[in-house]
Amino acid sequence: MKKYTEIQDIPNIQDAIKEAILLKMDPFEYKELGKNKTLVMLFFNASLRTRLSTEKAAKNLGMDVMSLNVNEAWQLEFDDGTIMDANTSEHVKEAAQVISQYADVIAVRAFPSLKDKAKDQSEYILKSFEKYATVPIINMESATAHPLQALADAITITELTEKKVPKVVLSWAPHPKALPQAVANSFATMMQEMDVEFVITHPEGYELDPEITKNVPIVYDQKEAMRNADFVYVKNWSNFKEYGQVLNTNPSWMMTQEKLGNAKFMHCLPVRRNVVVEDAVLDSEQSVVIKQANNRTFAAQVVLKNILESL
Ligand code: SN0
Repeated sequence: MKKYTEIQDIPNIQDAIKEAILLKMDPFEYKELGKNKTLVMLFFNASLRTRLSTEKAAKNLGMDVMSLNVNEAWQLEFDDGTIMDANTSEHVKEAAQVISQYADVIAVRAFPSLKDKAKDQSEYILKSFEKYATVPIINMESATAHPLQALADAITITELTEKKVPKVVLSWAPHPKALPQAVANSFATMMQEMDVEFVITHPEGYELDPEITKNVPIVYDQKEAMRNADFVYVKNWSNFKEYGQVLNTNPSWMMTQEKLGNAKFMHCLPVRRNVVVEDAVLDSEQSVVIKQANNRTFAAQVVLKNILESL
């Protein structure tokens, strides 16, 4: 693999899932592979799981890791030909090339503004690093995608399913803040690559990008959508059409024990208790959120392993 900025970079998802499950059984098997190789992780936004699990994955492979909270560095310019006489001190052209002198792989987290749709959809931050860096790039959640999370979720479903073709539901939930569509986008993309029956439920008007959801059935009645579900992935996203707006905070969309039935509850975390999901669900055996978080390490590790093997 030459990069991992989108799910489509994985040549064979089933093979990647199998490989991740093997890595989980023997995490230090490839301890020599990353020797004298450095991962630089760049954070434009907050992180808990992504930062620690990606660092752990790199260290399991014997890599060195350096992290930079970019907001504590020079403010970067991304536009071409700008007269830089205002707030930006350094152009991404230099920054990405400079970081490439210290790194064998660069991982980037850059959330969307949720204000300028065209700019967010252009993925200009991630794409600038792809363009100007001279080493492979990993997406640690960009404006429109979170492919490491989706891979961890695919591993989790594969490990836990008791059926050959489980029913998986992506259910929107209310949230006080405007959140990105990234996690939902990547989960929806991944489920279309898996042998699952996949349904999306959300309030009318909360459609994700139709280029991502394609022919996935959208059922506006949450209860109806969740009938006989094996896995229910709950996630808020802000409105895609009325871009970045919070148009619905209806608490009836919160996931409850009663609605969940016998399904397993999934969420990428962090999660707002008793807004997105009630305590009873998160504290029950049906919640697999900690298993998902554990699988973040092996998702990152399989990606790093395949990138290291291509260097
Ligand atoms: C991010 C999101 O994309 O939804 C990261 C998820 C991995 N989530 C948040 O920003 C939650 C913030 C909050 O205050 O609840």
